[in-house]
Amino acid sequence: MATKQEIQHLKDLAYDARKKLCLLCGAYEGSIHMGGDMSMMDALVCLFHHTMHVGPELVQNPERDRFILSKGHGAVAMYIVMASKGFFSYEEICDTYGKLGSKFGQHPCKNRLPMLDASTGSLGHGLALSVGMAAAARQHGEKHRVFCVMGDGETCEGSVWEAAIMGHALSLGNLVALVDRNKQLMTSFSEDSVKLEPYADKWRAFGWNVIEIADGNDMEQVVKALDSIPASDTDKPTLIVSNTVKGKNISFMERQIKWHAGSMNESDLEQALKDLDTAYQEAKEGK
Ligand SMILES: Cc1ncc(C[n+]2csc(CCOP(=O)(O)OP(=O)(O)O)c2C)c(N)n1
Repeated sequence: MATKQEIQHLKDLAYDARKKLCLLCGAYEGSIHMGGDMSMMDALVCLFHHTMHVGPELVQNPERDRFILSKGHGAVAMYIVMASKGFFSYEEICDTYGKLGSKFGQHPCKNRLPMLDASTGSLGHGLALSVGMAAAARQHGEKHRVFCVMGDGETCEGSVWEAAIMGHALSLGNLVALVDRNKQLMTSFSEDSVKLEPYADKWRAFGWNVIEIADGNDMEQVVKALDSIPASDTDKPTLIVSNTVKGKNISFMERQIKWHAGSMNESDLEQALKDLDTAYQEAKEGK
């Protein structure tokens, strides 16, 4: 079980990662997928710094966990969290992000960053890749887990449900998928368009062990949920529904369709940094 200090440390890391994301967005000429980066940040921090057996020193170790960011448009959030884990430096990301030939593209590329487990960005493929990796691990008698993070909009893709069927059919208890359920797609709210509810029940019906996080932007809840994932040698894949807010912590981004992706001017950045400080203080004071 995580101690209070460990949870506070994860909160500090999430605050720092959000701040770095805003600074990068403020400096970058193009647009960044801020909404979905902000919503999944707490889960990413918990995965990389608490739950998964990963790290720069383990890249070549076959026993390390595998990670696939299936919602590849959230690459910057992942790069920043990986930098905080020591895979590379934040400055290195900022120097070249999104430029031609950069290791840090707008979507993750395994050819450029060999420590990644997959190149992603075309939505709907990460879970199938994860099923394959988890099945291979089972065949080789390996004990590591395979983690996959998807967007809720992404799960409108039929390929996700084909993979869900196979994850269950192959009894892949070593497979853990987390859906960033921010209830927004690219240009609409999910329940106004494709109606994903009853969301958790759909996964249960597909034979998955489902864990719901009421507030996926509350680190205590995230840690508790991820700590309750069954052992990897069990026989049901796990799906975590993390209910989050798109654009979390930034007043002018939260639940705003136009902030699926965007760029920030100087005054946006100033406001964003103020909002982050306020949210951090409030969380510390338990508000
Ligand atoms: C196959 C495919 N179709 C369309 C897109 C364009 N696209 C990028 S993000 C996005 C919306 C994804 O929504 P969701 O999965 O909920 O992500 P989030 O809201 O968390 O950013 C779309 C349609 C894509 N990347 N891949």
